[in-house]
Formats: sequence, C-alpha cells, structure tokens
Amino acid sequence: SDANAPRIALLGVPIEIGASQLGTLMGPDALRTAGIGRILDQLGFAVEDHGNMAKPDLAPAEGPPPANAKYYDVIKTWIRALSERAYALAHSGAVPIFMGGDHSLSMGSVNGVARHWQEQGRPLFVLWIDAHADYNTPQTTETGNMHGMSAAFLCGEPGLENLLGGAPRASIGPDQLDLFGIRSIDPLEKKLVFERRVAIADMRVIDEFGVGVLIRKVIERVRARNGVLHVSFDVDFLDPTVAPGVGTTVPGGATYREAHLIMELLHDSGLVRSVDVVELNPFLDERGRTARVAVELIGSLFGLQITDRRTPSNAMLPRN
Ligand code: B3U
Ligand code: MN
Ligand code: MN
Repeated sequence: SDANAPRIALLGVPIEIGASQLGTLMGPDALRTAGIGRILDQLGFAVEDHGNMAKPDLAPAEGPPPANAKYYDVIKTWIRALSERAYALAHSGAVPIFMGGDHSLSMGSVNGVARHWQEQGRPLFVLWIDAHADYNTPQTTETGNMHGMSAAFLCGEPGLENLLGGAPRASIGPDQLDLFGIRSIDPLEKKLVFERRVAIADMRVIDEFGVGVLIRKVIERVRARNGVLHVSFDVDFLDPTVAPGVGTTVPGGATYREAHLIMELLHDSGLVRSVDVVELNPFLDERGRTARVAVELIGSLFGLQITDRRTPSNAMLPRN
C-alpha cells in the first residue's frame, strides 16, 4: 500500500480478568492468525501492528477497591495504560483497532479516543454492538465482572470514579451511546438504562425494523451533531451458531448477514474512527470459526464489498 494510504493501527489488549471465563487474552493472536492484518492490507490500508500491550505492573492500591468490582486494581492498571495508548494512536491520525481481550478494555480505549476527539471539537458517539448492555455499576451488578460495567463507566455512572486516578477522563453523555443487539440485561441495569434514556436496539426491535433502518438512524444522529463514531464490537452479538467462541453465549443473536450489513452501512457512512473487537475466546472456539467471522466483519467495516455496485441503500447516504 502506498505512503498516502489511510493508516490502521492494530493494538492487542490481552485482558481476560474482566470476564467470567478465562481465555480472551488469546483473542488478539487469533485475530492475527485469521488474517486481520492481511484483509486490511488488501483493502489498501497502511496497516501497523503495534503488537500486544504487556501486562502493566500493578498500580498501587489506592485504599480499598469498590465492592462488587472483581480484580478492580488489575483492571484499573490496564485501563490507565490503554487510555494513554488509545489517545496517542488517535492523535497520530491512525484508525486504531483495539483487539481484545474482554470488554472491560473499552473503558480505556474509548476514554482515550474520546479525549482526542474532544480536543478536535467533535463529539465521539459509541455504537455498542453486543448481546449485553454492559451498563452495570458496582451497585447494580449481580456478578461483579467488570466487562459488564464498561458502557456505564464511560457515561460517568457512579461507583468507578477513581478508576482512572489522576488521568484525564472524557465525558461521554448517555445520548452519545447506542446499545445494539441487546438480549441480556439485568433488572437494575435495565432500570438505569431506561432512566438515562440510552438508545437501545434490542433483538425485538431488530426483528421488527431490520438492521438497515436502525443503523441508518444511528448514523444520522452522529452526523446531525458533526460527531465521529467508535464501534465497540462484542462478538457475542452474533448468534452462538455463527460465533461459538465467546464466554457468554446468548441465543437469538444476529445472523451472519445482518452483521455484515451493519458493517457495510457503517463503512459507507465514513464516520468510523476507531474500533474494539472484544470477547473473542479462542479457547472456546471451534476450529477458528469465530475468529474468522470477526475478521470478515472487520473487512466489511473497512470497505470490503461483494460487488462495487452502489446499492439502492448506500446510494441514499451522502458520501463523505
Ligand atoms: N450482565 C451480566 C452478564 C454479562 C455482561 N457482559 C457479559 N456478560 N459478557 C454481568 O455480568 O454484568
Ligand atoms: Mn460486552
Ligand atoms: Mn456481550
């Protein structure tokens, strides 16, 4: 690819301790084996692989950790380091892809990129593609697993306010978050999501209206406020028959075709500036199937097309 090609920065973030099942630390390498770098290279991007973050030295405990937040001190250490890396990568002009790792990593990746876009005067919108809402706080969680708290943390919900220590914290309003694909939500978590009026496309809404209509609504909202978009893609959004390699499978997930259409529409929008791919657990996968699907979907998100024809659907979108 040529020197002026848009840059994509891959960064592996092997966190596993935020999830209930171990094994997501192998996610970044499985994505590489499945060809994440090659597919982006073939699409004409200048791909930089920044390797996997090393497990940071544990930051000193700062008093007792909050109750109901398992491995708080380990995760806090990761998040602080990752937030700095994410900020620097976004600031360098690259499109970062954060390869997880469990979904707790988004507390750092999104915080870092949001800080960069805040400096540019552009609000960051976050599309949370997931079977779960991840909108628990230490007060609402039933498990204490921190991968179920990342969206709530980013929106400034109470309970984890010292997680970043002195490091700068971006402000993302609940009106900048779209939960998409949800089919598992805890009772108190549901109450909080409704109180905050977070936009939520659950599986019933997806069945009723289809992903095409709903993703266009997400895109229009970002565009109306001159924002940019971060896609936080939890592979458990997909139906377990498509993506068995995740720790918390929930039946009734998105089909292969729905997922590709989402990614194609997001690509056409021209608004995506950063991505997380999280919760892939190679230890639970079947012959690399889930890793391969995740890589194909990243291909669609970055412009892989079946034909190069403008479809009725993408012809309706303004071109960036
Ligand atoms: N809501 C539950 C379950 C969960 C959230 N994210 C995943 N599972 N992957 C919790 O633990 O907060
Ligand atoms: Mn998640
Ligand atoms: Mn999930």
